[in-house]
Amino acid sequence: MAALSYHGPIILITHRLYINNGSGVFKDETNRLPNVIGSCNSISSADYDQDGDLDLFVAGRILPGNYPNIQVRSYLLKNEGGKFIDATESDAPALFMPGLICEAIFTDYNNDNKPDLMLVGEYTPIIFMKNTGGKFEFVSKETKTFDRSGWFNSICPLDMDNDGDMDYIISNKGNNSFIRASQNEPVHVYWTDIDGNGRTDFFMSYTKGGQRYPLYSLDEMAQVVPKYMGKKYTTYSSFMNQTMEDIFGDKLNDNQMFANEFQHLLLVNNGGVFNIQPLPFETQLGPIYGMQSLDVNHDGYLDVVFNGNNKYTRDQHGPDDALSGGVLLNQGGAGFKYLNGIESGLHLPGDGRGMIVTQNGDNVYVISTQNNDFVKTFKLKSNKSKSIAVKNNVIEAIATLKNGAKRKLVINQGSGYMSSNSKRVIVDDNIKSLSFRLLGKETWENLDISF
Ligand SMILES: [Ca+2]
Ligand SMILES: [Ca+2]
Ligand SMILES: [Ca+2]
Ligand SMILES: [Ca+2]
Repeated sequence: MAALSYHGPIILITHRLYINNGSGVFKDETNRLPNVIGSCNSISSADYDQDGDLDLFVAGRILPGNYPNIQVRSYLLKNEGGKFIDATESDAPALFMPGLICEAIFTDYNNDNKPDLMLVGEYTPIIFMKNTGGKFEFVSKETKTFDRSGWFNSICPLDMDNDGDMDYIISNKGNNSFIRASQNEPVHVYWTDIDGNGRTDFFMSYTKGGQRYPLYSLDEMAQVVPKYMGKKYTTYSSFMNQTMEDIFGDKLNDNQMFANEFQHLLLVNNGGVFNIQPLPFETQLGPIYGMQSLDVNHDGYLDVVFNGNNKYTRDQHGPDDALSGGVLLNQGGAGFKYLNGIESGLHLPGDGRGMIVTQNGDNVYVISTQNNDFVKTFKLKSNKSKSIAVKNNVIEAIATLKNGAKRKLVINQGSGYMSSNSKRVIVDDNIKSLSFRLLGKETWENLDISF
């Protein structure tokens, strides 16, 4: 799947499908897929056309060797009797090349029992695609999530206020680095072949006083396009205070994107329209990647465990490594309080990436991967939770709490930053019963929980 720095032959980034024969043996059945080519972070499944089988969405991340060119294919793959066909152009034309997507999930944000799609990425708004009965319609303006464009990494779906609709946390770059962005002073990225040598050149700018200035020094830019910059700027003082327009004229106008929001965000669902709030200030000290929901203190509200940091920034900009993982403690459905890695025990000072929550016997574990470092496993100190395996054909779940509130649950179908929980729900004694909806069925099945 992932091949972010890949420059080789296309056959090696062609997707494959392996079918499990039920005893843990896999068979290559790629012939069930159309030609799906690309470097991807995220694949998720749902029965979007409601014909009783699971379909797929494959989100395109980058065009290898051509960052940040957005000519990157994403694929909506419709299951037709066990064979997948490329239904992107017919059912979701807006998702043919939706941008540099870091995570995409199927999620029913408007509670009409039809799975919608939600996408986040680099220099993209928070994209909601409403399922209108087997077709997808771009509705980010209606959901009020269109005007924030970030370097978004991942989505954590959770019903944080126990009102039966899904809310979301979106992780981002954070607000503690050399590069800053806001609504008034966005960061831009550009790509074009300035010097006509057949290779994509890319540039970035920041905004100050309404003007765009290059983010990189003359030396750095002269390395990318030596002839162009060398002819135009023979001294450092001639480069001083030059705007992007001074340097490039209109050469970069066609291929550009912007980011105006680097904060991690909470999206509270109000009938399919979102109220957007930043996460607490301390969480904005670095980028966040892996996130999972779990009621760590058993107060009947879902909390969030997460990791983050990125040491692989440009030397001149310094590493983004001020976060040490931690917990977002739900304040009775009204927001979150940050417990850092030391306070919470979930201490992850490295470069956190994937994260899952799982269970073994009576214990709940959080497992975090780290870039170029060990996988870390943490045990939840209390053993008041138990996890319930759900059947493969369960597609939606609602928990009824002892106080009568109804919480919508995530039945995992590919959510998580480059990682995925197994198909289980973790419950504790705040929960009285669970209702499940099965693939191809309109009705719900109930399951009482006993402790
Ligand atoms: Ca289907
Ligand atoms: Ca829906
Ligand atoms: Ca909710
Ligand atoms: Ca809690």
